[in-house]
Amino acid sequence: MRSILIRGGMGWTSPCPLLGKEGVPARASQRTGRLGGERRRMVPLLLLVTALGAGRLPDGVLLFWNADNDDHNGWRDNHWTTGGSPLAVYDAAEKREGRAALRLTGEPEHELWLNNLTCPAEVAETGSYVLRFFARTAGVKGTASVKALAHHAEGDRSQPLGWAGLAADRAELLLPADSDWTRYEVPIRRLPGTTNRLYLYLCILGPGTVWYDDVSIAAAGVEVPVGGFQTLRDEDYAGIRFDDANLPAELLTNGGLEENLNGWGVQRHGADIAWSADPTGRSKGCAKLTGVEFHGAYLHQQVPIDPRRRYRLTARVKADGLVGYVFARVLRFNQHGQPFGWAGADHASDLCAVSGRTDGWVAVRQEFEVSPDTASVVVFWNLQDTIGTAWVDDVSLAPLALGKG
Ligand SMILES: [Ca+2]
Ligand SMILES: [Ca+2]
Repeated sequence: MRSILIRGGMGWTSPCPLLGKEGVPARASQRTGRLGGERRRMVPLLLLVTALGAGRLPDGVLLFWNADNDDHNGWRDNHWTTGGSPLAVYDAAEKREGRAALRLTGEPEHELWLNNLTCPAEVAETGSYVLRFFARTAGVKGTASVKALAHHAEGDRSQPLGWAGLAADRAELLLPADSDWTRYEVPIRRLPGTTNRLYLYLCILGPGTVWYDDVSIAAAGVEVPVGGFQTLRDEDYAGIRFDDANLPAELLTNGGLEENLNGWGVQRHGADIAWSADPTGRSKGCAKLTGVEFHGAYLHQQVPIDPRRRYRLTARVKADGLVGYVFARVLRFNQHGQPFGWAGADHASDLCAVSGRTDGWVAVRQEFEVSPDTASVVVFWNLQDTIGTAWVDDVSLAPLALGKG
């Protein structure tokens, strides 16, 4: 189990050269650490992140959180600015649906809550909405409750207006002290005037334990399937389509780096990337990345993809005593050309990483998948806050047959 904070929707915990000056390289040793300091400057970018999993939310669902242990959820606990509370965790053993539930463990005279800080429900003042969630409680001596804070947002500003009226027009929906998993379906009866945003608070005050799962806000009359998602149709996917019978073996241009850096973009932020003759004579050329502390260099190429498939990224890498490591990342872009998060297994998603010194070229390989709304990806080779020299060659991005992997 991990702290919510680490997994708390931070799709952007690393510098992205396409996103401008936010990209202060994080030290390699910090990459898996808690969030803090300069990383918090990434937070506005999180507003771009949407929680599309392997499915499609029904129209009219304004907020859905499966409380599974994945990225891009946008929720924070009330200690997030100082690293997150260890008492707010994903619990894979006790859950109502999916991979996990949120577990909050209360302490005497302390309030612990989670809210959807970077994924508010965008509502209309005159609309009718229903709050749904599953909850289980055990030994609650104080108060386990759910509240919804109304905001008026305009431009960059968001002003709290007060608590929305939930069932029986109360500001707070109280949960029993001990209960098995229960589905709550609560009309949001009253929104303060000019409300256009709702933030939910999943709370515990005092000793006890509460689990939450499958939390949603939807327009009245819209059913939310358990697990949140409907089966995807082909038209729900962005991007292009490949035919299994005629799959391209390679999506990248000049992945072998035989023709200088043609086809590749280069960004040098204090570190260096240049085309180089292959130091082993195995092929004609490759990319040479020379890193220094606190700086980065990025070799990148963007390609349209078919998001229904898995992809295999491969390369050859040679490293000359790297302090830190060279690795690839895959940044997803939507159909509007906006970046919205890294592809991969976790929030950092360093692919094909190589550290230290290699004995000549080593082959690296990793598979990944993307969300359905991904129209294109940028493959980055990164050397950031790393000292030493790395060579990269034979970079390949190949789509896999549907259903493979
Ligand atoms: Ca769940
Ligand atoms: Ca080559």
